[in-house]
Amino acid sequence: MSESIDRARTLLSDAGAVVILTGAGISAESGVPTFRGPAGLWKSFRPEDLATPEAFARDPRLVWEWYAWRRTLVAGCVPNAAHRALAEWALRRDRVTIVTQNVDGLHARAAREVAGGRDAGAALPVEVHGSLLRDRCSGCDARTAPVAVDATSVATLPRCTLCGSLLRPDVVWFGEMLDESVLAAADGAAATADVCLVVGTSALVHPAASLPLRTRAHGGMVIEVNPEETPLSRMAEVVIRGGAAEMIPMLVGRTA
Ligand code: BJW
Ligand code: ZN
Repeated sequence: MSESIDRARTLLSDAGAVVILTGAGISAESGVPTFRGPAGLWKSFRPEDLATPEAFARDPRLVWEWYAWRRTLVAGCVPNAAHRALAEWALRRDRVTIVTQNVDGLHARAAREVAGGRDAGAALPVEVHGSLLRDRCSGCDARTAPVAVDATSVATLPRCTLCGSLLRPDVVWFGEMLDESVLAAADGAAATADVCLVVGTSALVHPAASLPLRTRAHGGMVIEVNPEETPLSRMAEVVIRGGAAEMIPMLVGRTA
């Protein structure tokens, strides 16, 4: 293990540009449930009932009830050592882009906490699947700060003040296109990175899971941090089997 960590540290410190792709596993030790695996959300809930535009059209009350529960859950969580170490690293080193599939806002919280009064910009993530902490109008697409949700009935669900349509969480559901400019930012960073550090994703959901392949295609290298094997493991130069909160500070921390 320590050989892999040494090798990964060397690759990361020698790299010009680095892209970091994170998934639900990086927030697991903050108490945010992952999607897949024995304790994942998809063990108790079916994605087609809750995370598709068809599900929202069929039963917006049920979908909002689930997202309101997740907002409350995430509000009670705090960034862990992995979020903080990545934020510190991105702030002290040039050319690091954090791309996250997570909608929990923990990377951004870590960035602001670590930056203190400084500009947190370099550590703010590209959120390819949107954010739980924002609403979007299902009619006119206007984005707004999240409002309190009363999911007792369809009549009590939040509505757009501009056009009256139902608001929805500003996340990307299955079958929906990712925001074009957000995807372009993630793809540009992956295509020009010398190293792609992949943390806590099952690498099953595309196009996010293809980003490390973009780095590889341009001659860059992949480092994976995940306790379990994924489809990326075979193509990674270095695989570190362990939890993010322990491993990430060892890779990018000052004192590792
Ligand atoms: C730890 C740990 C610890 C545990 N430390 N690690 C190409 C091929 C096949 C299909 C497609 C394709 N291109 C597009 C598709 C269709 C689809 C797709 O990918 N389907 C596959 C599942 C088959 N993709 C889409 O629909 C996307 N849209 C799109 O492509 O539009 C164009 C298009 C439309 C129609 C047809 C074709 C093209 C949109 C995808 C949106 C995904 N949305 C969700 C929900 C977001 C909102 C919400 O949160 O509610 O995003 S689904 C869910 O999965 C969420 C996640 O961001 C995403 C990825 O999950 P993630 O982060 O990897 O989590 P897990 O749980 O899977 O894994 C956790 C990992 O952590 C595990 O590996 C653990 O081992 C590890 N771990 N503890 C480190 N302590
Ligand atoms: Zn509207």
